[in-house]
Amino acid sequence: GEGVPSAQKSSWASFLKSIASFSGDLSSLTAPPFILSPISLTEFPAYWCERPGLFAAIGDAETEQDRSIAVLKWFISTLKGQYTSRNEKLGSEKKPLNPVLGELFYGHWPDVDGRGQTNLVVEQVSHHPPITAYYICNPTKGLALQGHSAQKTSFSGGSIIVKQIGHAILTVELEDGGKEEFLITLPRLRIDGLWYGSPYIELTETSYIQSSSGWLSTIEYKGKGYFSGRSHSFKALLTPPKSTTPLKKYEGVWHETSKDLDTGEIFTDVTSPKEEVTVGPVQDMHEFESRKLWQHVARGIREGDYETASREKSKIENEQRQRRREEQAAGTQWKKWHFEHIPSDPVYERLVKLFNGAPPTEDTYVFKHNHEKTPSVRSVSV
Ligand code: 0T9
Repeated sequence: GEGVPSAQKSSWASFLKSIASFSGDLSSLTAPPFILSPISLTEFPAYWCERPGLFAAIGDAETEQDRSIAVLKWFISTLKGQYTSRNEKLGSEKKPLNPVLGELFYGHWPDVDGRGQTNLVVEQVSHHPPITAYYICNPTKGLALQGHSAQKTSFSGGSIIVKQIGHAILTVELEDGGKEEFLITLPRLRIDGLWYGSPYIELTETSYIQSSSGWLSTIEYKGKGYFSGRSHSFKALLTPPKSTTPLKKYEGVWHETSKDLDTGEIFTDVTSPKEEVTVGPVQDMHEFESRKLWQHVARGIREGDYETASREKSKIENEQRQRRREEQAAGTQWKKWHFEHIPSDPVYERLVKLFNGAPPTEDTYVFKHNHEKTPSVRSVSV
């Protein structure tokens, strides 16, 4: 990382103090300019599909075992994008723009070599606390990933600890008309390097991928000084239905390569370039689409014109406050465009039991299967 610019040393120090004495929603804290990212959290679900070929390959696998391996391979291969790409693109982990309620992000990855087109719909379904819902599908391969993402943060030993809230369900349509479902739980994060102003993420503890077929992947994350002594290390065990003996073991670093421990064969390799999501031109976007909504703030941040950035940000925040006031006065409520909130996810409940996971139930946001853009009526009577 590049560290703290000397003019921002004291504001970084007071920002760190406020993080340390604070727990809850970090997104609302004001941070010094050098650490601001011009990208909103609504763009992050795109990380799930930046290797669309590996996603599509799940649909081509022919057995329950092979599908579970394909899902694990795809999942591990998304981690580099999810957790290190800001360091590569922006110099360090940065504070993303805090999405507004109803913010949208649409994109796709084109069909190449018959892998099918992959589509992405993202909506910010809560502002306080921030919750992002997403739906990613590849209809050609019969694949759909539905999930939501929120965070609980705390401060410990100089690092930010992020517990991810939410889960994702991957549904695979099978040739016989049936379907297989995968519950994907999310790892914990530790944000290190704060003192030096060059934050980076390390993954910790364990996450799971439970298939409705019974196959379970258990992925254990370690940083420097563990299995391989390297940062971003993981070990994954794939266990057959009703068994406790793993059939496959993989180990490596999720930002480069990993191996099948029994055969020595390469399992994942993310050293080749990824494919960024394709997004339409900003001038054609609805006012709630992320890149249009934040365009002036983002330009300010990119060009180092922080006065413009903060003025434009205040404008957006004031508009939001005004909207909420008007809704309250009119007795209406913001209507989610693409998702419906349900208090417990039946698929989660069924799958989490298979590995005695916790909690026993979680809420979810169900995609309404309305890909059409340009939402019009936004508030409804309650
Ligand atoms: C889901 C991902 C998530 C979102 C981000 C913690 C974090 C917000 C949530 C978990 C994605 O699938 C994966 C990657 C990065 C996560 C972000 C990293 C981060 O720092 C922010 C938090 C809210 C901050 O901005 C903390 C303050 C900042 C100064 C540290 C860089």
